[in-house]
Amino acid sequence: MPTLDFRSDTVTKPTPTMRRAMAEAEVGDDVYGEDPTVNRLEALAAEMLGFETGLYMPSGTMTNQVALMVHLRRGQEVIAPQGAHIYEYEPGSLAVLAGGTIRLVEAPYGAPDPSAVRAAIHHSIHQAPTGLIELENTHNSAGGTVVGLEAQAAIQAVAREANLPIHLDGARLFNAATALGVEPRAVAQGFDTVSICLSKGLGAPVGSVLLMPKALRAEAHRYRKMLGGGMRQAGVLAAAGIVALTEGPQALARDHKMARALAEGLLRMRLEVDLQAVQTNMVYVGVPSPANFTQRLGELGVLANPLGNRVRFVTHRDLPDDAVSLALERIQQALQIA
Ligand code: TLP
Repeated sequence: MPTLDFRSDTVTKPTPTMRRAMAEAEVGDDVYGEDPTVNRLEALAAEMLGFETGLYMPSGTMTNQVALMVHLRRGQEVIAPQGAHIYEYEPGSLAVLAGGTIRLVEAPYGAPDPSAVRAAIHHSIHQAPTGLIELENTHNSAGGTVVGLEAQAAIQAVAREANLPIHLDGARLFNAATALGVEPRAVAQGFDTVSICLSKGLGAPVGSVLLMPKALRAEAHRYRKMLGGGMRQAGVLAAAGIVALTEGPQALARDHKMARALAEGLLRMRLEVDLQAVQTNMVYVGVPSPANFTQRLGELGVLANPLGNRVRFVTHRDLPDDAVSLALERIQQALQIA
């Protein structure tokens, strides 16, 4: 019985093409900017997303945190959508690293109302000054939901009006672009900085890129070094990242179809799923006891993550074509044991 791993799209293994590219990668010391493969990856990412420059880092957490460090001064506040990864899953990093605080605004399906963002901006001496606005696309905890381009543009206009920078956590930006049927650069447009992950649906074993204007690069580079993210001959990893960027996006439509099929099957079992939130490669299911449920399911060979009062299933390229039908059978079994 093959185990079906729906815990995250981070669990994918490098493809044979990636392994070959890694083995053959030309390398140098990236802390000196001398790794030709890292340089090629950064240039490719910048070109694809319409930015002047990119900086390769080990993780999405680090690209987000370096962006926060670049934009915020100590004691400043970032306005972010409810459930933002930088708040929920980057464990206190904002407070420790950038010395910042956060104000979450209500964000149905990941998209805050621009007027709520405007209202959350602080002007008073008695409050932490707002230093940054942040969005997440797709929005993980809202369901892997897509923030539309118009909604993004309206919030970017609020940021501009208030003279504030705006950062996008685009860990799954390519999923958003696929769902919207637009080029990735359209999703990245209008932000001061964007972080993208190569190691989620795109399939690389490691790595994220922070996209930014050239003027911010020296500072971001210094913070990356400060955090221990100077990886020396990182070209062996970046080579897989180049394959992820060039070949990964095409595979995402399949992931989205699988998630939809899974959600529909779960609904047929009368489980609690908000189909409107199933827009990309995630399905969140409400069950009475998520930890017990995922444990029983694990024993039947289906792995999923309990997150709060829900269970999250994520589809990805390493799941076989019959993964959804097999998973639905095993979920039915797990419910019967309950
Ligand atoms: N998210 C992980 C967990 O931390 C929840 C996952 O399995 O989804 N931004 C977003 C929107 C993310 O979902 C993640 C990873 C990150 C940033 C951080 O990326 P890494 O794990 O590379 O630090």
